[in-house]
Amino acid sequence: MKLFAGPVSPYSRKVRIVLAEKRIEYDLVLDNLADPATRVPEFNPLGKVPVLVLDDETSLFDSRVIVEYLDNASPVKRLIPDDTRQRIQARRWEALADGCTDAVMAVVLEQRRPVATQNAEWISRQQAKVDRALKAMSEELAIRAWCAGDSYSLADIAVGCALDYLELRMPQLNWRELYPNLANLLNKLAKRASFKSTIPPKS
Ligand code: GSF
Repeated sequence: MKLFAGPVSPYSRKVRIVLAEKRIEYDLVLDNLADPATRVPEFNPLGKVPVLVLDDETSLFDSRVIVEYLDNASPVKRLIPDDTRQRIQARRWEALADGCTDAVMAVVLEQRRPVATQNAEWISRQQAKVDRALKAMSEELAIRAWCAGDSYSLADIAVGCALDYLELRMPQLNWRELYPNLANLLNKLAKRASFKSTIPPKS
């Protein structure tokens, strides 16, 4: 199978970490969506990465669908709990983390427009989502070791990808001081081979 991914894409990284944790072999295609030669729209009509293309050419998107497919594809290291209640809890964490990333991305894209055309109200609405998401993640993690239940799961992977992306794009935010429990979690995650092998290039 082939994974079309973006080098800095946090959603692609989430999928790559799941692939690494589950020791699933795949071909990585780092795609530049701005290049007219991109093949992504052939496999995802939305023209977004990540896209997983299976050996029979079936394509799967978005990242949440892909991680569910992968977790079921191999019994090695289950990352999404079987129990419905725990599964919903883990997926809620994922939605919160991905949603935080969506808002960071919206701010960054808006700030790349010429200053005169930027919408300050839109930026502050998106920034408020980021701030609230961080607060919620910190409160819900509290003093526990892992986000969902008492073991490492997709919830931690999603939160780790969101925090690393936040650090890359909003280095001015002092979230580590405000939320030391999230900082401890990220420090712990950063030691895992799956996180180390997928560190985004600084760009
Ligand atoms: C988000 C994918 C996405 O926005 C998911 O897979 O979880 N909810 C989706 N991908 C971005 C790349 S990124 O991670 O920065 C993307 O492909 N953007 C191109 C576009 O045209 O929106």
